Amino acid sequence: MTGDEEWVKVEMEQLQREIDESGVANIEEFLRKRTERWREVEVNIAITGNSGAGKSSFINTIRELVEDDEGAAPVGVVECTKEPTAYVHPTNPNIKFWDLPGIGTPNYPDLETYVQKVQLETYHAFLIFTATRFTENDLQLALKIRSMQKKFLFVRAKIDENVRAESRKRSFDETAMLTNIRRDCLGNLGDLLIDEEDIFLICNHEPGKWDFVRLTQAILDALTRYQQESMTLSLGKVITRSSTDIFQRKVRVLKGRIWIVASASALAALVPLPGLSVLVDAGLILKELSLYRSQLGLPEIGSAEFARLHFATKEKVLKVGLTTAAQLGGFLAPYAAEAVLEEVARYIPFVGFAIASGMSFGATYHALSKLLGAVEEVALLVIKEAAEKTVADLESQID
Ligand SMILES: Nc1nc2c(ncn2[C@@H]2O[C@H](COP(=O)(O)OP(=O)(O)O)[C@@H](O)[C@H]2O)c(=O)[nH]1
Ligand SMILES: [Mg+2]
Repeated sequence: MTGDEEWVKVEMEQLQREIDESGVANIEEFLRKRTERWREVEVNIAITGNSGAGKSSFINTIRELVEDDEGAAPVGVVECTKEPTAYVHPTNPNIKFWDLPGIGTPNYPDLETYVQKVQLETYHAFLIFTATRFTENDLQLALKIRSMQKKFLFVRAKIDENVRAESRKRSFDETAMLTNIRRDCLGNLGDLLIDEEDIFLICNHEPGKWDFVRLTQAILDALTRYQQESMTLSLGKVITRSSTDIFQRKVRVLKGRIWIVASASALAALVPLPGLSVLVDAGLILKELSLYRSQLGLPEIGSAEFARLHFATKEKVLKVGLTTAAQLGGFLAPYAAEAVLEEVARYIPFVGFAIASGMSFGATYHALSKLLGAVEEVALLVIKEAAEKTVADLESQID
């Protein structure tokens, strides 16, 4: 079994318990809640380190906010006395990035005071920032965090400045330079036995370059399954487009929801789709489809970005832009119940025979799988086009 399949099993067992305990009447409510759970789980990421290291900038970039957006962290501000400050995610208030004071600042002179005042157990992952080398304080903090079985990540921002400065040299070798900086950063961390891989060299202004994506992945991997789901779906367009891995993580999370939405649809008050004999909850499917489009970064129909797409891509975006039950009926028209029976059979033991073998479970399952596949394909095309356009723009600037 793959990790994803195992997870479906865990979730289905949960569902089964729910069915046993509260009867079928409450299942629909349970499933609907489950599809919204990613918005409800709490994620607290701690960001600590000295003033000027790039913490506030990171907190903005990961949330895809720029400095003058509402809710952005003030950048370039030296705070002498400060308390932990939460910056909430613009699309999910339960995801919080905490700007923590650095150890060695007046209110937090040493680790002991720090641990007393900052409730370390509140946080799910720790990012320790430095502008130069990591210090003895950073090491002590990391050891403390490790003893709590939590994940810490060392981050060195402003790597673009080093690259720019060094690239003037005739002997410039970026890989060698990055390796040197990694080693140099390790400075006092010798006792910690950490890998060079645990140090992330980033530029807050270019999330597509250096270790920014790898850092995002490491943060996701430090979280629990539900938190990962939540955080993955909260990542914005820029970060999603800069990494096929992040894109695929989104697809995986969306795929993992299909059986839940299909079960909810099968239990809902059903109306036949125009021109079809299957009963599905069209509203629920269309809502999920809209989530696919926004998550995978399809431009809104009619937006400036949409207008710039190639004609053929536009057509494809329009094709997955269904908004009415009638359009959904058209999309599902070739649906053959027998064809998906085998695919949905594995859900029968958990969801129950009546639900999973019903036409609406199969039809919804089929519709969502098809729609997600179609949106994924178009989204990749849109990303490719955007990348080509950037290259073309750069070339025309050089000419
Ligand atoms: N070139 C470059 N400048 C950065 C980067 N990160 C932050 N800065 C700049 O460094 C200064 C301090 O950044 P800030 O985010 O306020 O650091 P903080 O004090 O740790 O919150 C600001 O002028 C930022 O614009 C980066 O990755 N590259
Ligand atoms: Mg700051």
